[in-house]
Amino acid sequence: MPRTFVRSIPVLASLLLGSVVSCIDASPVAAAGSSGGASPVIFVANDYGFAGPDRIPAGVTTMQVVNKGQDLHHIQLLKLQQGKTAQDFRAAMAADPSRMPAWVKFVGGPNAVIPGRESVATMNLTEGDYLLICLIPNKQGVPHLALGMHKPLSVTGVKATLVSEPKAGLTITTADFRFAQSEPITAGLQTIQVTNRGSMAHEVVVVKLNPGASAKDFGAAFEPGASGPPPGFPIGGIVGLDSGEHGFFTSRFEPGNYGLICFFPDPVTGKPHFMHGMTADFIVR
Ligand SMILES: [Cu+2]
Repeated sequence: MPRTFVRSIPVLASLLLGSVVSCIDASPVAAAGSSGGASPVIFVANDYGFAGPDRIPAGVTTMQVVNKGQDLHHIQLLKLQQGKTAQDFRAAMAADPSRMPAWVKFVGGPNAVIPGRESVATMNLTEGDYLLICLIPNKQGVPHLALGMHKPLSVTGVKATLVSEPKAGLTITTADFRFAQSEPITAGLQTIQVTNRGSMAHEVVVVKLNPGASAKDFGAAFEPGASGPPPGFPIGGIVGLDSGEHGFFTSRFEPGNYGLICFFPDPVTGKPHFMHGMTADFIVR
């Protein structure tokens, strides 16, 4: 069953940039590798492509995206099923760019960060063929994927040292269409498990909000006809996980107010999930 996938949100990036770059702390999550000492697999994102390894061993994998572009970027990791290849994926997207083929599985990946920053997520990857893609749209609303931002990744063999899943301090559960948090997020570097109990793919975008702003305000800045910059900026999270999947992300939290947002589109209405109420607010003390 093909899934509607129009991510028609007017331009996360162009609205955000400029207003926020100056107010960021300088505490990278970089080598924070969240999974018991294993060093992260690093991919560099630029406008518009990924650089990094073509092949990695299977198992629990911490993936880091370093944004060296001028735009926002993330890594949506897709597993290609039924023996399909990157070429099949390109052909399917050329035939219908608004639908993800039914044979791709959303298996997470580090979510959006502004230029100069990095974002970290940890997933248990089984052997197979994968694709890294960026679904964030440019100023014209074209997803970076369509601008060439896709890279095949082959997952084969096993790691020399077995790595176990990270011990997460807390869990965020996603559902249609809400977030539930097992306990409050405290200041510092945190590794958080995300489990999708919804019927469709969901993502977690973590947003550092301006004082007094809510996640809903942030989402409203991306609704059609909205004007003005959104009241905050993304600091990572995990990109789409299919129903029943789980993964982890690691972010550094300073005291302040934050939001969780899902920009994935509803298969029926095509509207992003935040327009169906998929936002949450929390305060880090
Ligand atoms: Cu969602």
